[in-house]
Amino acid sequence: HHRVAILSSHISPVMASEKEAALAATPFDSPTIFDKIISKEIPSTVVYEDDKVLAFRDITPQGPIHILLIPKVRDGLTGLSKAEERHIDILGRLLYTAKLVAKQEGLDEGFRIVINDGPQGCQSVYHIHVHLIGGRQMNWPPG
Ligand code: TR5
Repeated sequence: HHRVAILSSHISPVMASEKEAALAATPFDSPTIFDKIISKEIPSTVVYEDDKVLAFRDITPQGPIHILLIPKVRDGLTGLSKAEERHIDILGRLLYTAKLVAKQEGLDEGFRIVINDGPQGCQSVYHIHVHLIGGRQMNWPPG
């Protein structure tokens, strides 16, 4: 924000808001590793796929079962905090698919769904993803 304030003093209000938008969009609305997983450029263990959603095993599993569910098209949805009304369908689809995959993985005793958001939420990949974790007893509160 500090940089924006300095730049704003040298450019028109219209340019200032464009600059703010550009700064706000970087680096978090840039391609991520998940784009290469979607394109199959980088291999992953896919457990479910349709035209909108891809689900694959997390490379650093936090339980016997740890699957990530992502939208194939990010459409600005870098994280849940960036959700707009146009994302309601895909958000519902991600959760519903998580339920289908939980069933497919035999998680009949329960499971944990997590969406990390932002620095305090420990988000590391800025392409929204639902964690499906199971196969062991979960604890509460989470770390
Ligand atoms: O920390 P957040 O919530 O953003 O979750 C990102 C998740 O992506 C972590 O659980 C990572 O272990 C997972 N991850 C990161 C990479 C990766 C992956 N899962 C599968 N395959 C992956 N590849 C090939 N590369 C990664 N950098």
